[in-house]
Amino acid sequence: MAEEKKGFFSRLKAGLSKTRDNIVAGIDAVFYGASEIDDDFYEELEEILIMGDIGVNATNDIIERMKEEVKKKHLRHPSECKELLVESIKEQMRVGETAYDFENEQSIIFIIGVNGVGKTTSVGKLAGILKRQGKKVLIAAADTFRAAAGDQLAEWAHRAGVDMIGGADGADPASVIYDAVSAAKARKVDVLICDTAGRLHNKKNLMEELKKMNRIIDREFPDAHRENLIVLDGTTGQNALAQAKEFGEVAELTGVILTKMDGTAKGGIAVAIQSELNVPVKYIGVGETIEDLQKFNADEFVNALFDVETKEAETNESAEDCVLESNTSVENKVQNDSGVINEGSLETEDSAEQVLSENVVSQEGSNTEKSEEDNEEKPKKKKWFFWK
Ligand SMILES: Nc1nc2c(ncn2[C@@H]2O[C@H](COP(=O)(O)OP(=O)(O)O)[C@@H](O)[C@H]2O)c(=O)[nH]1
Ligand SMILES: [Mg+2]
Repeated sequence: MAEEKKGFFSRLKAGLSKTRDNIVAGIDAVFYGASEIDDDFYEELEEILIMGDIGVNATNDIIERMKEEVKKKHLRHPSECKELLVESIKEQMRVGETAYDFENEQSIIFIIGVNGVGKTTSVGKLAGILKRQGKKVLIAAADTFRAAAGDQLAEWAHRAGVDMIGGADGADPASVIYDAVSAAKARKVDVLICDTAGRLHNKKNLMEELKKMNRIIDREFPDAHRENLIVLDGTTGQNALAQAKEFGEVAELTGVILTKMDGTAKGGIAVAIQSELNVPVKYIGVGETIEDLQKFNADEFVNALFDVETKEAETNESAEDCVLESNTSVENKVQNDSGVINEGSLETEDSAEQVLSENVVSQEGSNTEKSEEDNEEKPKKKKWFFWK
């Protein structure tokens, strides 16, 4: 167990190493280089945070809070402020208790965002995570706009060992959603994840398309728990924030998947998003393979970002969810589970149905292994969903 946790934490650190260097190198110089807590100190700190993509507004908030705390606690030396900073960012970034409720309800997850940010990849990774939890997962290829988008998703369906409903290139995405929702209901699927097109250059169309899909779900499956996760590429900095704002005008965002955090992303963007939009970062992508999606853990993320040592014992339990036993076990799963690719037509659904019922045995098997936490009676919270 300790090994697994250690593995997870080192992975996160390794994934964030480039990111971390972008903030931490400069910030330690401010905390340990300055001799007094004065205007110069605050100015340097401000500059570093803004350069680290935390953004002007979030940085101002952070500095204001820090000034108050410094006064209250009568701090004298800049080095004493690092812990203040780390703690205040952690507090701000903590994901609410209900953030992952969709895992325990019948849910429909929309994955939205502009082209190239990692939507399709994230659908595949998320399907993999949920499948490994023993859930019955279906994915919908509602990006019919980009040629071969369906093939790309089909490949992910195969890797994750889940079924997919798709449509021909150029088909009406709403019809794919209709087919997918009907199949999800008929097959008692736990989670339906919908990949969508990322055309932001035609905002009106995109808005209409998303609204239409929403109407279909409202009509066909009103009881489903709804999630709208926006995928943002962490390496695009403040652009990511602008995209989230734009999509936020179209849809009620319930969370962020921040991708490419293994690259040159400045992790501060996660702080900026949370602070400015009040939308929690729920997952981070740290690579291109199926295991490279992790639940966002504020404490670990901020520790990794500022290179704060974490005692292994303190690592959050939720982190375990995302740790694979080993790479081999995933490969085995992929080989054993035949991900049947459906073209959205009724004839092919039957064969998928068969494969699904064959899968039931193994899925029930893994259900019994669910943690005690899952068995605990949790008050069900209905998340009301509004599409603007
Ligand atoms: N390094 C890295 N690459 C990623 C990550 N997520 C996605 N990608 C890559 O980003 C590219 C675009 O991803 P895709 O899922 O097709 O984006 P979409 O257009 O939004 O569906 C692909 O080459 C992915 O492999 C990540 O977390 N880290
Ligand atoms: Mg895509």
